[in-house]
Amino acid sequence: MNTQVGIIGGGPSGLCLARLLSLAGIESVILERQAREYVEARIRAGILEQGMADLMRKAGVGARMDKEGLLHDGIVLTFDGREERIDMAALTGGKQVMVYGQTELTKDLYDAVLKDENITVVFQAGHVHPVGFFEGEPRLEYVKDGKHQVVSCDFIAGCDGYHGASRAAVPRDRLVEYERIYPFGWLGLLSDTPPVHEELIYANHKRGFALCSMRSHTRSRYYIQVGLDQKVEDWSDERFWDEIRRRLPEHIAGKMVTGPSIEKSIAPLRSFVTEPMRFGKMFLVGDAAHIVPPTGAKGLNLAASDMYYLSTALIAHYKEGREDLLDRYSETALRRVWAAVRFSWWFTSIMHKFNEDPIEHKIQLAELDYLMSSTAGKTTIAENYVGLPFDPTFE
Ligand code: RFL
Ligand code: PHB
Repeated sequence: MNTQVGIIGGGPSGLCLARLLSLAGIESVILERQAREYVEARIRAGILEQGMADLMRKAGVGARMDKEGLLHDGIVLTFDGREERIDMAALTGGKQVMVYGQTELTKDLYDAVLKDENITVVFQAGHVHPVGFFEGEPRLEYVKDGKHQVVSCDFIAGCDGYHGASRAAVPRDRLVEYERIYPFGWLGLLSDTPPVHEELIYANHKRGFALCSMRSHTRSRYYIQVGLDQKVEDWSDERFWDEIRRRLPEHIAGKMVTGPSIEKSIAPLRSFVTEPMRFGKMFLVGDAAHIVPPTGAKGLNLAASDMYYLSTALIAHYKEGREDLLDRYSETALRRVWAAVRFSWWFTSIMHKFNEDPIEHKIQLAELDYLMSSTAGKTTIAENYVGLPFDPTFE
């Protein structure tokens, strides 16, 4: 098989990139390790910045998102028995975020991609291996139904997440990896119960962090910080509900509607960046190149700027014969990546319990008290939460 852009991974990054390219007449082949149903069922992101929502619209898949997504103007922080709202829209000149689950977004993307004549998707592609990208002859080797296959292409986009094959195929001496693993994880629970509040609540508590999020007016997503030794089986629904209520101010906990879980899982927290994000004719996009702890809701939103920059650069290459944007991809993408890595790390560090030392909690409370007393303090949270802009010179 021959194509213009060979894409490894049919998650949100690979699918949205393929659509953006297709609308400019560029063909691609997506190799996805799993079946469609598996990819669509993964419960992950819930919050889209305006940049990601705009990209979905640009990719021609924004209609259901605009109909069913919930626009939020603010978030609530609770700490020390206090409840403080950050009016993000007022502090950022009207910017909002959209509540729309990654499961729904992925369904919308697959509906469009599978009808798109410029895009071929191979599901259950095994042993995917990118080769020849440093030598100017990029190819994707893989196994399908027991048969060895090859896709020859002009470029490879590695959109295959943290555990993917693209980054793994780069010799260790050609990249640098920066990593921090946090000493806790998030236990998440999804339930068909109305959210406890109309906006998200991020709670700092001496028992540990908690987050009240949602997918719709009737479906809630809650998280609590748990130790790395914890197992999902140790957490009955009842134990989860008891624990999250203890971490919230009483008047909020008292309103919480509980019910059976639809899904429960534990995610570890990690900050991770690969430099560079280009290796000859192969480009890394999204989680394949970087991971942030979910506290700032930034993971998918960072993939969005990568997709935007890479699609813009590839379109300039095919339409105008330009190489300059491809040459600037890695540096430009990484600048926004590091900004989000910094915010996610910082927001994680002021909201979570890191150890039993009481001075740590007191210092967090002093920092939160200061931030809430200062317009500059609230604005720094608001600006980062709604998302830093894409580089306007990248065109
Ligand atoms: P994905 O979603 O991991 O997709 C990669 C795809 O590649 C496939 N694949 C392979 N295919 C072929 N060959 C191989 N060798 C392959 N290896 C892997 C996989 O099957 C998969 O289909 O990466 P992508 O597309 O870059 O998307 C990134 C996002 O999924 C991720 O950043 C977000 O989910 C992170 N995230 C959040 N991001 C936000 O912007 N806002 C949020 O509110 C938010 N909340 C979250 C999150 C992530 C979480 N977890 C579980 C990590 C909440 C949680 C709990
Ligand atoms: C979610 O709804 O899954 C979610 C929301 C906000 C975050 C992380 C996850 O910061």
